[in-house]
Amino acid sequence: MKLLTRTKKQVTNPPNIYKTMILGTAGSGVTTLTRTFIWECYYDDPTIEGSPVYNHFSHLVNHTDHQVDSYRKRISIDNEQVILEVLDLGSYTHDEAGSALRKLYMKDSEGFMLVYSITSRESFRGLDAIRSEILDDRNRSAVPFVLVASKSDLEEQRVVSHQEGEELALSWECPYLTTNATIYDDAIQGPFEQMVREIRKSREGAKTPRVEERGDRRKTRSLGDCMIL
Ligand SMILES: Nc1nc2c(ncn2[C@@H]2O[C@H](COP(=O)(O)OP(=O)(O)O)[C@@H](O)[C@H]2O)c(=O)[nH]1
Ligand SMILES: [Mg+2]
Repeated sequence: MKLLTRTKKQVTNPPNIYKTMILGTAGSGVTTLTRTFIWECYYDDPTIEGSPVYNHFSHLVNHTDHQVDSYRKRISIDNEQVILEVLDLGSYTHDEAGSALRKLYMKDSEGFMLVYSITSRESFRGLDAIRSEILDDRNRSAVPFVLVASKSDLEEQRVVSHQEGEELALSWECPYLTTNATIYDDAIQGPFEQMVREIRKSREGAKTPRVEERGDRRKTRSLGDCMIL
């Protein structure tokens, strides 16, 4: 008995991996937000590769082919140690080749952070097309999203109101957060934490047995994390 107890204590579950993707039209702040979160500091132009700061952190960037950057960070969210994987596919374009590649990566991701800049209406408008592409081939209610309004420090250049962001999130039934990626503080983790929570809800929803499977003949319809009977 004693031996069994000891063996049990030594076994620790590997941390849960959450595969996420961060998307937005060019210039929205996708790369900056990701790198400030991963690197735990802000560097004013993370796109300048080969700079001293970039070289310092480059081992944390896993460049795949096709200019896709992938990152992994181990963090504690709600007392659970998780490994958060973040894919940054670069600027969003509608060209067919890019789109086919994106779809492959999208299929492999569990949650999506959609970013627009409060200083660009175009970036706000662009999100609908991105979301539609993600929802292609998927059960609409089962996709975890987080909406992020970036560059909150540029209030004087704001062209998209806070209310518009809130309304969009309401229509998508997803969390809405604002960020300033030029400062590394606890707030930068907010959207990523929320992303993990949305994925958890979706996983839990997937585990809930459908009523038919429990032998009940009533029809069910899944809506986000709730079950309509
Ligand atoms: N003031 C401010 N600038 C930002 C913020 N996030 C990104 N930027 C700047 O916006 C520009 C585009 O950012 P980037 O991350 O490359 O956008 P991406 O094309 O969506 O990856 C860069 O010059 C960043 O330094 C922010 O929160 N505040
Ligand atoms: Mg980028």
